Amino acid sequence: METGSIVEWLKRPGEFVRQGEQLLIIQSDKAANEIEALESGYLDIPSDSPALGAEVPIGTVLGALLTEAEALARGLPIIAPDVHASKTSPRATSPKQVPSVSATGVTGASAVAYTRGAERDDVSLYREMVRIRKVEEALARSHQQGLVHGACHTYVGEEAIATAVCANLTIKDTIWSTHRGHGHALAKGVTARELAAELFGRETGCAGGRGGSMHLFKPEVGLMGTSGIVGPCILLATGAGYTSALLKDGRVSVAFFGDGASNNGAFHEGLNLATVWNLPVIFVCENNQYATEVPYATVSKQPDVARKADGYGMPGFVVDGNDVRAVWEAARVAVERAREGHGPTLIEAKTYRTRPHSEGMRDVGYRSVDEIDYWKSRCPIQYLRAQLVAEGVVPVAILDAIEHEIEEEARDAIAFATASGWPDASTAADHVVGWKAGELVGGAVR
Ligand SMILES: Cc1ncc(C[n+]2csc(CCOP(=O)(O)OP(=O)(O)O)c2C)c(N)n1
Ligand SMILES: [Mg+2]
Repeated sequence: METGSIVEWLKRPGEFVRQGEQLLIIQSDKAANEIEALESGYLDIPSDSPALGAEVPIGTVLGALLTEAEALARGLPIIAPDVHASKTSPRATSPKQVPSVSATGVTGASAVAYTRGAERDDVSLYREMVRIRKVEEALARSHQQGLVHGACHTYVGEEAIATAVCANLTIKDTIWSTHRGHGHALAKGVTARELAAELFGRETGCAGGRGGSMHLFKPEVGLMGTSGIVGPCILLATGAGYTSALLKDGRVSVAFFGDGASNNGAFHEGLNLATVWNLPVIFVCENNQYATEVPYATVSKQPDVARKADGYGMPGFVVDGNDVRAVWEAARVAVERAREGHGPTLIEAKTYRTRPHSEGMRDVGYRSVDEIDYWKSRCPIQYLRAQLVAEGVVPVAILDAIEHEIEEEARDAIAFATASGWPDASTAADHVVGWKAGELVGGAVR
């Protein structure tokens, strides 16, 4: 019987292998043969597979190529396919090839020339956008059932922005957000369970059930707070940038805010101070074209918020907020500028919310069904999916597996929130002024 010995595995367990790629080298008595993968999948080399150098009969099964779900089930350390694709993909290598990022003003143009630092991971971006979408859709259903208390502003349609910006941040970087903050929280590291429980008012929520949809906090992962007051997050992020400048701790802070906030005084104060003091802050304006029911076009003669950056002497980028790759590239440049001490950047991501301003609110009279349908057709998730499939980078089966996995995560989050307890009434005053009420003056206060 013909045999061969295993010289070397060319891929690691858990690594995604494309059909036709070289998998391993087998030495037979005639030659060293490179063995190709017959199909795509994540490599599994079972522990009882023959060791390197072992002589095995031709036809022996040495490993398997699994779907992502199977690989996860086997506990493999998954190495996403686009980690490799990005080395060869023309889209991922040069800022010049990202035309949907445009810079305004002289300073912005020079910022685009910065060299690439981080690698973009498209599968992770896809997964995170799907996560935000499916968790929020589950929360919207829960709101209809009366399980979510208070307002619930969803981020449906805008997922690419939080996803792409947060993908460029570390856990130590901080973000500050708005009434529409579920997506920012999830993208920065709040779990679906913690988010759902918070909206349900349960003690297991990220703010102990006290904040609800609009007051999400988890400083451990850099989510410094979402707030229903339009504008101040710009100043809070600027303050965090000042702290970092004083401490020289290398952190970057990000303010996410809507087009409505760009006409609030906080916008002028924050941007002016940040640029005068050269602070490591990124201002991300999510221009979804309406502030509640007020079209941006009716409250600003300047259609591009980003162009206002020029007035403060900082770079301003207009990006397609429904193109996660374009937002990622702009964020990469902005983070790099901030980390290297070049100061703040304003990114305006043009986007659209495809659900009502807040769940249960009327959604007629100020925008047309045709307009909503147009923007639904520009869904950021479907857009990236189509790109990945067309480029042949990721098999459809992997993208489907991600969707199923996330659907399960969303279901689990709602079940967790439903089963969680309410905060104990005796804790109502805890954390109100930063420490437990009973500890104010040796316990004399209560
Ligand atoms: C200081 C302040 N003014 C007014 C409001 C009422 N309000 C709540 S949401 C909203 C619209 C905000 O629009 P935008 O900043 O574009 O964010 P979007 O809802 O579009 O994401 C307004 C005016 C508020 N919460 N705070
Ligand atoms: Mg808006």
